[in-house]
Amino acid sequence: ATAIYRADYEAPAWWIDTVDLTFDLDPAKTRVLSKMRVRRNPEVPAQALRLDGDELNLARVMVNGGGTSFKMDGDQLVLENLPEGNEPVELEIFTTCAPIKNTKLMGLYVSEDTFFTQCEAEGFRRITYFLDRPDVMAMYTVTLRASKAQYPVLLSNGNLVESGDLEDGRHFAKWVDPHKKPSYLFALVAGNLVAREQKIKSRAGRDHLLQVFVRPGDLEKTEHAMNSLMHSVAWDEARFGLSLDLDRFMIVATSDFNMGAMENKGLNIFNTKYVLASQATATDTDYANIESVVGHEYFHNWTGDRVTCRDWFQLSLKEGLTVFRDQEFSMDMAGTASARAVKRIDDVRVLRTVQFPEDAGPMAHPVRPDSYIEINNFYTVTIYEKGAEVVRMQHNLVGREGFAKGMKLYFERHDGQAVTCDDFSQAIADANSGSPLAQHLQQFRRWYSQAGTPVLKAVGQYDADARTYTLTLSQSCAPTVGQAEKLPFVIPVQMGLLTASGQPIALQLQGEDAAQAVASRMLVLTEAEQRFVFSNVSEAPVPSLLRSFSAPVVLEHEFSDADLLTLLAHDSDPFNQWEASQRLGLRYALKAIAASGEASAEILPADFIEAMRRVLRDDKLDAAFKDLVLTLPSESYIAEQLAEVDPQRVHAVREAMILQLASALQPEWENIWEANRDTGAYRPDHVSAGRRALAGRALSMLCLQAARTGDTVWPGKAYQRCKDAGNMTDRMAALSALVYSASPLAEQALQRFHALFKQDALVLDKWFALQAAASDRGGDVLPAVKALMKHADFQIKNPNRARSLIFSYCNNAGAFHRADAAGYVFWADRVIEIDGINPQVASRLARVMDRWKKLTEPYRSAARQAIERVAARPNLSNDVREVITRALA
Ligand code: HT7
Ligand code: ZN
Repeated sequence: ATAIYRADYEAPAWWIDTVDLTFDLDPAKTRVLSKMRVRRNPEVPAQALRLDGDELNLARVMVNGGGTSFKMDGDQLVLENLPEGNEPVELEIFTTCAPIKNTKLMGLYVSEDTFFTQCEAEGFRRITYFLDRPDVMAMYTVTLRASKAQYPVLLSNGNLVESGDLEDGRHFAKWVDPHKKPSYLFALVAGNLVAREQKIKSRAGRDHLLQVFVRPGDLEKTEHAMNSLMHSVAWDEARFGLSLDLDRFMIVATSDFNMGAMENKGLNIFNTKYVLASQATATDTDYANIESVVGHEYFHNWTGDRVTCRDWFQLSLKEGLTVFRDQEFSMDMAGTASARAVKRIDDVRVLRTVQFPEDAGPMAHPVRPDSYIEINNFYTVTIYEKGAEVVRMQHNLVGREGFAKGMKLYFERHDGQAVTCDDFSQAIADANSGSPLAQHLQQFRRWYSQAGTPVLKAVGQYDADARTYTLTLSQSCAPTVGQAEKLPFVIPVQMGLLTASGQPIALQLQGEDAAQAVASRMLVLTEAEQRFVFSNVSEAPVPSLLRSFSAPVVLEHEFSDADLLTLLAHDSDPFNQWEASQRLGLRYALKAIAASGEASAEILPADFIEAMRRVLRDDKLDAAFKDLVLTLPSESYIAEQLAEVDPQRVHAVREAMILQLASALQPEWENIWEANRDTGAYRPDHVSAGRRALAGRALSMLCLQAARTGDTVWPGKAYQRCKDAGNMTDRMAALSALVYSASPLAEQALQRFHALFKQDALVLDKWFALQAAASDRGGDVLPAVKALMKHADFQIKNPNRARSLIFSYCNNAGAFHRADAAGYVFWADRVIEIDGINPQVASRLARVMDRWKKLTEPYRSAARQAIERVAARPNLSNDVREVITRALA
């Protein structure tokens, strides 16, 4: 496989204006007739028409109603003798494909007797020959024909214009999409489905029909998805003035899906995980994820569908922006300032535990990559989450109103076009002349072109005589693959200063008027090093830097423990309050990891424990916020701070810290449990979800402590809770408390749980995942996982099920990194096995080993051996080959 380079982009030599597709749907042999009107692009030298295809059977090609010569060049169908000149040409191509054999779940496939498509990024070429690239936008008409009894519902993008019966028990439906679109947004669905329907009127007074299609029996689990969709429509109108541009907007759920969901124009296809919810089967996290994913796909209708990407290197144009929009949506829906902060903390945790390692590892790439071998490998946390942070910084540099103005200009300029990340920033800057973004636009663009996480170093110096505080900010960024030298970034640093007792200090930069002083402000770092001098500072301050995580950087500052305790107790910025707790936790973890001998039971000092006690007792703090403060930095985040990682040591130290919190705060955990165990009638709102989360943590802590003391009361309570909980959040929390503490009651509870939910695929996924993520006692998790692979309910072909068991195990550091290398052998075997079924899923699993070079011996050599064994396989997919080659480089 060869790499594709961004610098090689050329406009298409042909355009496709219209496409008329007719499908005769049959699982074994689906016939596809494609009639296209194509024309030469006059701006490009005349060339043959090269259409992409993949695993298709070509039956016939006709040009302007007659036969034509053609040739095949690899997978491409090449038409060299098309009429010259700029007149449109009518092209007719007849192909067949075999959806039932499609285990890659790209193109047209069958899941549970229903036809689905997945075309992003390059799946349309598995349906018919086409210019399968996002900058070729066409008008689509689609006719579906199929057995009426087996496939009573026939859906495609746009509006249903005709339907009726055919001979032999077949029927048809004709759909016309009123908007032109790239092929990756095409979709069809055919099967036995039912829909929850909702009519709405937009602010603009237009009527729309919203539909959520699921399998019969699942209808009562669609209420939350429908509510989320209605909220999304209203939010996009209110916040950005963007209205739904279709009469009908459909969501369809499938249990076989490679990712979360897909924003096909007017016909979104979703993983069931992000649609189906009832209080009996879904947790609060599931409810929140559904709201966020429904929002995300809906927001793509403008940021992705109306304005799309010129090429796949620009993927973050739509993904980073749409993640930013769904994050803002979730924050606005959550309501209170504290709830917004909790959402921000959750998002930053993902960024730091998953994206930062990616940015420092073999798959590091800029938000706008320069090359790729397999585009499916670039649907990454860098494109999505870091991309969203880059959009957020632009938002912060121009302000909320300025950003809305920029978005307006972006749509005025580019509606109906396929554009670049540069076009986006240009619009935001042009709408905000004079803003720091406009002033530094060229430099700001380095966030798109340079990979790696910048380190922001802050040094403060207080001059008591002059009453000044000098803050020196400097930045650096380590080399990444292919980028040895980095130029300075534009870094917005939101900050404040506190007195030692936690009072805010008014911020007056030297030369500024005292009247302009504020308690929080944004500094913009553009140089490698810059000094900011604050006047009228009455005492040596505690700096609160990078408030709300105003830039995706690693902040280095020599905070004393006392500084951090002050920030934790008093900072007006809840993000930095939480951040202080994490810095302290990390500090103690790193110290204990570096110490020699067994991990001590007393890692956390008394003042930290007391600070945690105060947090748990504080009536003014939200339960969800308390829960986050009491969550120690993850093992992968701790590991990232180390030059060489002994994963068992990291695991043991973190476990010891958790045990210490369990034991030292036992009375508080008991009070928390009592105060929060009953949240009344179930509602997945922020406040009650936070209380359930905190109660769940308390129960887990109490069971851990019980396991140590031999107490049977708390495991008994957890077992009872597993039996009689009124919602899945409480039930799962109790079950995982038993499993995590290795209670003798865990096995029985797991069996009961299985018996109760064996008909529900999404709940069974939780059941598998919980066991694969269990604490390892003497190497018992791997044999348990192997036994579960033989369970009647395990199917490796189903991505959700494979992720729930295999991925969960491989991400369970304490159980996976074994001195006997058995975890790595298991990983290699599964990557190879899954690659033969579904390369996209396999390459995600392959990435578990991204950071193997940081491992200490004996893990490092064993990991290398396992990776080399995968690399030695002759028939690896491009997907896995790219990941493995980079890992070994
Ligand atoms: N834009 C969607 C990406 C996606 C996808 C990509 C590759 C293979 C399968 C896929 N399913 C969905 C999802 C999104 O970001 O909204
Ligand atoms: Zn997306």
